[in-house]
Amino acid sequence: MPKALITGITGQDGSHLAEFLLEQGYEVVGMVRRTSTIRFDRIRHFQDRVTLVSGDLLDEVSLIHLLREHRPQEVYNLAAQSFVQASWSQPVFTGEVTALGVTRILDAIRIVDPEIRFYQASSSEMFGKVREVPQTELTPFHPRSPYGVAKVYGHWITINYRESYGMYACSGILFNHEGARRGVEFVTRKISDAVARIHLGLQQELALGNLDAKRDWGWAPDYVRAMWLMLQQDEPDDYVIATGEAHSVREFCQIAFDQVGRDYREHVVIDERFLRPAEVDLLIGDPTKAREQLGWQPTIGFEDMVRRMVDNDIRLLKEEHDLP
Ligand code: NAP
Ligand code: G4F
Repeated sequence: MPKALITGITGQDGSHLAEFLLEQGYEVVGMVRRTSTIRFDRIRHFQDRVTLVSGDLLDEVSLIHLLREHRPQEVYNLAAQSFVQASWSQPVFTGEVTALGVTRILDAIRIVDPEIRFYQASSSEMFGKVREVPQTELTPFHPRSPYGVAKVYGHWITINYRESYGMYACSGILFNHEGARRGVEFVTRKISDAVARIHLGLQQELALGNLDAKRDWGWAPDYVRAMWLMLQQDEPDDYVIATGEAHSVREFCQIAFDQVGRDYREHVVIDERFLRPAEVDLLIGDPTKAREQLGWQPTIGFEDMVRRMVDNDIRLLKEEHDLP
């Protein structure tokens, strides 16, 4: 039975990837960091089928110990300070986890077992102020946030360890991907959760920042499949994973409110606190390489995704508030 280690298993992608790998017959080890309150909401339903181990990307010894003890063949590094807005208020912390954390885990792999196959969660945020449309694996980077800068470091150190030490290390440049397990601080889930609350009479207004920003939004379960495919190839490489379509935050609002028969203009207000010091206006990826070499393609379209997210949040809130 193949064994995989996932850092960030308690996050959106980590929880989907763990389920996917279990379905493929893997033994899954998930690294969790110590917190005073345990939040395993996303993994509770399969927690008894994975091994959870303590470790932190800030602590190299913890990484070496858990690799020595569990000896995985594949490592998926999904842990990060992943919220772009927070990276301006915590730039050094973001760099420690999201940038240097990648070197720590690569070094731990090199020390314990350099044959381990490694996946790094790179991001379309690296393209930032985009140099071309759509963005490919060869588009130059111009990150616009401390988070984006940290991800560029993580991307290049992964390539550097591949070239320096011959490691099987891949970087997936994933565009935004969403779903029922997305954190509520990210704009898509913030909107779907608010629409559900407004529909159920639990909230009146939704405060947002830039409605004109455009993103290439995909469905998270599709994207974890791409991570696994990257580690099953003969040679390690880097791939853009995207839908190839961009939509604005405003379009997301229109569809989400339409799902409950409302007009977003009657509920959305602009709040400057949600504007960013430097914005990424447009991201749109070209997934041709992933389609041709990995056989990967998305299964869920934008409108379907928005409507599913709203329906899911209505269901969750009804359960939470005991509503009919
Ligand atoms: P997420 O929901 O925010 O999950 C982040 C995970 O990292 C959580 O499990 C978190 O643990 C863990 N973590 C944070 N700091 C850590 C540390 N110092 N040591 C160990 N674990 C730590 O993020 P996601 O949306 O699943 O994204 C997964 C990865 O893909 C991230 O690297 C993100 O930057 C990248 N990415 C995401 C997208 C996207 O659209 N979702 C697109 C491109 C790239 P706690 O639960 O304890 O907080
Ligand atoms: O949902 P967001 O916070 O995601 P963002 O910044 O694109 O980052 C996500 O995707 C990246 C991939 O490109 C990942 F690497 C990263 O880890 C994360 O998963 O914001 C999306 C857009 C931005 O342009 C933002 O300015 O929505 C705009 N927005 C407008 N109002 C808002 C809001 N974003 C948030 N979070 N909250 C708002 O009220």
